[in-house]
Amino acid sequence: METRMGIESRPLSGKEAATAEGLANRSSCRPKVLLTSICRPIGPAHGDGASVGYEVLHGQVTRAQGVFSPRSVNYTFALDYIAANLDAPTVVLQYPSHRELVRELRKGADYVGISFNLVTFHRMKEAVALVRKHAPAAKIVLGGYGTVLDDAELAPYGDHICREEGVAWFRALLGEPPRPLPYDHPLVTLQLRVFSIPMDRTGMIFAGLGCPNGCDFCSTSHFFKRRHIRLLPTGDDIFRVIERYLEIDPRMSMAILDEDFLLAKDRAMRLRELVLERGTPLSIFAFASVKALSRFTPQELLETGVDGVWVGFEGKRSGYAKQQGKAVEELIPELRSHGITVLSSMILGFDYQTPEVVREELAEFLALRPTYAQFLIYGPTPGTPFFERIMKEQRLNVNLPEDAERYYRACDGFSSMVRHSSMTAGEIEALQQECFEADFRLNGPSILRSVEVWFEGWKRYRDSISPYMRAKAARWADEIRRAYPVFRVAKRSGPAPEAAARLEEEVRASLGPPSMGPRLLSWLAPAAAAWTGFTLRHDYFQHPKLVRRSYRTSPWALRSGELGSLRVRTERALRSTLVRIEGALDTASARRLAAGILAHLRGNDAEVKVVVAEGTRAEPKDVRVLAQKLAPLRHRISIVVPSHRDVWAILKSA
Ligand code: B12
Ligand code: SF4
Repeated sequence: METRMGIESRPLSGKEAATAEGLANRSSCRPKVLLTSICRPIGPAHGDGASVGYEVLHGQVTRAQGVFSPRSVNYTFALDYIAANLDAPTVVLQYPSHRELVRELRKGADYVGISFNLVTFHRMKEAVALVRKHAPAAKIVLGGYGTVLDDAELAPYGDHICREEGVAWFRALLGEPPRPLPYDHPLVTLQLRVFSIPMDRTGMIFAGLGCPNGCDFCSTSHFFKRRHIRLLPTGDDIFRVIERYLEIDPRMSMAILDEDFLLAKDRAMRLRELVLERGTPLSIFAFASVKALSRFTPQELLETGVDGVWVGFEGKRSGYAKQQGKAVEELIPELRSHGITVLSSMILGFDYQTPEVVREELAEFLALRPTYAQFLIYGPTPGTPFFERIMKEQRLNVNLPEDAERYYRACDGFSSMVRHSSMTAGEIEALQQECFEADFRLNGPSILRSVEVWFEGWKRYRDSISPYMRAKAARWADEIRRAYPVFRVAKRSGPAPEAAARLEEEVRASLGPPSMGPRLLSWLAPAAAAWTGFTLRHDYFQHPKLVRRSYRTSPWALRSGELGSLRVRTERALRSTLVRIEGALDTASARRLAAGILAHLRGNDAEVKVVVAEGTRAEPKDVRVLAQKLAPLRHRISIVVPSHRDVWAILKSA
């Protein structure tokens, strides 16, 4: 089979090929796979770096914003993504405790895959020790961006190391045939909380890996050798995933994981066509560079569904090619004035920077009022040109390899690891803290900055001639109204109460007073914020519970074989899974087949095509059973019946 993107599966090493062949031959017993993240608890209180945790905003962006920091646990998405695309029965554990991991290991697994980052190298080692002790026969597979380390460093911990796109790689390891792109897309939603109150859910869209821009510090770009892998090759593929999320919740927000999403302009423009055709106003957050953003008008972005972007400000003299296009000083305010929220990141520690230069750049950066601001220290990650340069110039603060583990723990963007000509490590780290604090003090809570930006969008587009933009304005109005409770807390305990009061007044004057729901929440909000502050101070409820998902582990899983006198052959096609049946259907096989198809479709965006071979026999009552069982997901199942439709017409017309 050929993939549309032409991702070839890597030729396996001799040892791996032998294992794969052995497993393929054991057709009756498929290998059991367990995929796990590192174990909880993690965080500074547990010996990790200061920013290390489960959340991108709270850990790395709104970290100085206290109770105003929006909260949302992020997972090791790669695990579910890979699990959804293997044939082998697979269990995924997200943030298990040691005990929970051991319990799962005792159930037996042939392969245990662990995903880790450099900064959680020591956590990977802990998990490996548990696997060796409690499932000694299991082969350990290491994956994730921690595998930028070389074999000499990683070989003691893993039997196999994946340093590429994981689905094709893992399938090859298990001896499973290659799968075409787009792969099945698992539906993964994240819950956002403000003052501990559940707000929107975000559906994650895995659209691509890697980035061709090749910034010298960027781990992902160099990990994939500056190639961009389109996991969702076309705008149509992305749109299909969006529709699946909208089926779950028509108001669902979405985030696209793809490093410079808008660089693939053909894909984005096709997505725009489809979004406009559908007419439902969307709210998508995406990563983008100045270069790519400069090729779209703000309205085009909104019409693609994108109303939030993460774009690098980096440094005034950083000189990265991705900064070509509109001046960032124009771009950020322009986006904001159209209702597009901007998360922007600034880097500290460039060679040209002194404390004065950093403070000047900070002042200019904050004047752009990014909705969210991130400040990271220029850090050399193995595998990047910046790392090579620092090693050549012998400017690393630590002694490799003696201090290797201390160094990995510090690869978090919050530790200064390079000798700088005019700033000490301590100075750079203190400046970083100063930046986060100044951002909050001067620009206020990010959640209110979002309201301010949505309000700009509403004002600009409420009377637009475009029906899509008018619908989008109505969505913004709705979101603004739901944010009324934030004003109350911001006026009481925010860093800029007058600005919060002014914004509330303007909003009320334009959109009217809050309705019953937000008014009630406004009364509760100060107590909810106080509770949030208490949990933060005392580290209560700061760790997620285990999320365990199993894929194809039930005996009902859809697979080729015989169900009584019915022969079933399943085969992955480009868009859907083909299920070909022949022989004779009876009540038992009808139930069993339906259960398999439904299990296959649950929790993802796959489709199934059932092809009933010529001459397949069945009683009307059994076809009816099959039709009834499939009814709930019938819109994702297409059916081809024999040319003499006879009894099978029941299934087709159901
Ligand atoms: C989501 C995310 C997070 C989440 C979840 C982290 C987690 N536990 O996995 C949160 C917000 C918690 C987070 C935190 C941090 N993160 Co982070 N994060 C990301 C991000 C944006 C997306 C990763 C993702 O899910 N992609 C979607 C999936 C489908 O793709 P993928 O992960 O690449 O997986 C594919 C392959 O890599 C491979 N694969 C991955 N894992 C495995 C495992 C196995 C067994 C196999 C076979 C294959 C395989 O197969 C997958 C399918 O092809 C990346 C940047 C990026 N765009 O990739 C940074 C990134 C992974 N994070 C990074 C960093 C530095 C951090 C922090 C240290 C930041 C900080 N200052 O605190 C912390 C560490 C805390 C932690 N818990 O790990 C770095 C890692 C650099 C490195 N070499 O180690 C990255 C690459 C960002 C960057 N450009 O520097 N992060
Ligand atoms: S544009 Fe972003 S993702 Fe791409 S190489 Fe630069 S930092 Fe990495």
